[in-house]
Amino acid sequence: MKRDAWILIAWLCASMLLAQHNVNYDEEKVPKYVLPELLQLQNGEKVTSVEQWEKQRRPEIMELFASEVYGRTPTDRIKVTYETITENPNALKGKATTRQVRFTFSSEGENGDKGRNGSVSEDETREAILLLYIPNKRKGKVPVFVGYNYNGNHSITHDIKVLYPPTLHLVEELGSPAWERDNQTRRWPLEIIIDRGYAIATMCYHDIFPDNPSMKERSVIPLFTGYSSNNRPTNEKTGSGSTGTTGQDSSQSASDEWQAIGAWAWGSSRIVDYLETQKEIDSDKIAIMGHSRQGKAALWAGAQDERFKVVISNDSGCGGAALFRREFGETIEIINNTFPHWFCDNFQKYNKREPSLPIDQHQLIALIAPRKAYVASANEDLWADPKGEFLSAYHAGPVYRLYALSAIDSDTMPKLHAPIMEDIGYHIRAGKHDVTDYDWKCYLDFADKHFKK
Ligand code: GTR
Repeated sequence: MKRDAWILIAWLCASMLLAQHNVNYDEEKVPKYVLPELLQLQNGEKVTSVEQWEKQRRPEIMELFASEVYGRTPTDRIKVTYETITENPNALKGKATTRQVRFTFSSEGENGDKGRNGSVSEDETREAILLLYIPNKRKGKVPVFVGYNYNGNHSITHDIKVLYPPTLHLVEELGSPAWERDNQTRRWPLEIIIDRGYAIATMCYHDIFPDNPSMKERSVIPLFTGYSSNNRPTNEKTGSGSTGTTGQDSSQSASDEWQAIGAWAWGSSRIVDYLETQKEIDSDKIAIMGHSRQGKAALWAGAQDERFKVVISNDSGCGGAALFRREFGETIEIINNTFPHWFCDNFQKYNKREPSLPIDQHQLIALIAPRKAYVASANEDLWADPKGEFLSAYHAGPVYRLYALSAIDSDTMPKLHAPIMEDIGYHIRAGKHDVTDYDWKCYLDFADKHFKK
């Protein structure tokens, strides 16, 4: 193994050990907290109509998540091309058609204008491979679940024609378990999903941002205008300029520059762009499902992109569905130290200062309204704070009610395996941090209900 990789592993282990040391798992020790108001403008005025929510309060909250937590998603569009590499009409014993599609992202602007440095070099492209499963038994267009996989498309299937991700070598030593075919099939019950009439669009998340603090340069982020450039203005909001912790060379990144979670969210919207071109897919029925760090990215994608009609967070924990202010399990300080490449630099300001954060995660879920949101927990996954995940789904309710939609009625957690399926859904199942067939069954039921299948 390369020396750098060992150093990184040692550093990750050390920071996780240090982190585990002070973790609170005692409900009695949860600090008393007051959640930031959902339906009150920054000027103190109450929000009483959908119009006020959409025109005033929602943009205020969006702005805070972008500037303080996940970083700003660039508004410029880069060029993306798609190439179908394989098509197999006989996948899953004839139940599905699969397509593998190469996405090429280029720093060239959408209309062919020059990239971030004023010149386009061959290096400034990134590749990702989408794996699409479409049920063969269908009447008309089908709904679809979009979701990243962790170890590569090859990891979710036995099919030897499914390719390895172009980026896996950047984060996983050759020969490590991630390279084994079908090592994550258990998390992707393809036949169950296909039998229920849904398509699946999945991609390895490393293709968008290889998940390692040193890999920002190899992510899609440098393809955008303004990346780490000195002519980018310092942050007007904080007036602090940049912290430079994730910058390169002498240039520094702005403290609200997007990082990995922002990039993953952006990438899932590019999957939607592609799906909208596919005749078999019903682009009014697109669900996104993300587990853990991808649950965080799914919620942020769902908040930003209204084409996601159902947004599902599976065990997403800190920085996902869990309320920061409970400081139960993983905290802001721990996550920032362990994964310095996930959130924007401004988020570091809230290490050990949860009460000073101007937002909390119930507001992230509220940004999804009136589209449908579902949060799931596992009872042994205390690191992700199941109660905090439940409570943020509960506290998002007032915005759903503003739309005359249904929400979670009680702040008492439901029993195990007793899913709530209102316009906001929630379940807690027995077991560990994972994605199980039970979780998928609930997501399919929730999607059926809202897609009126
Ligand atoms: C953990 C991290 C969590 C969660 C998880 C995962 O190590 O602390 O926030 O994201 O990884 O993605 O599996």
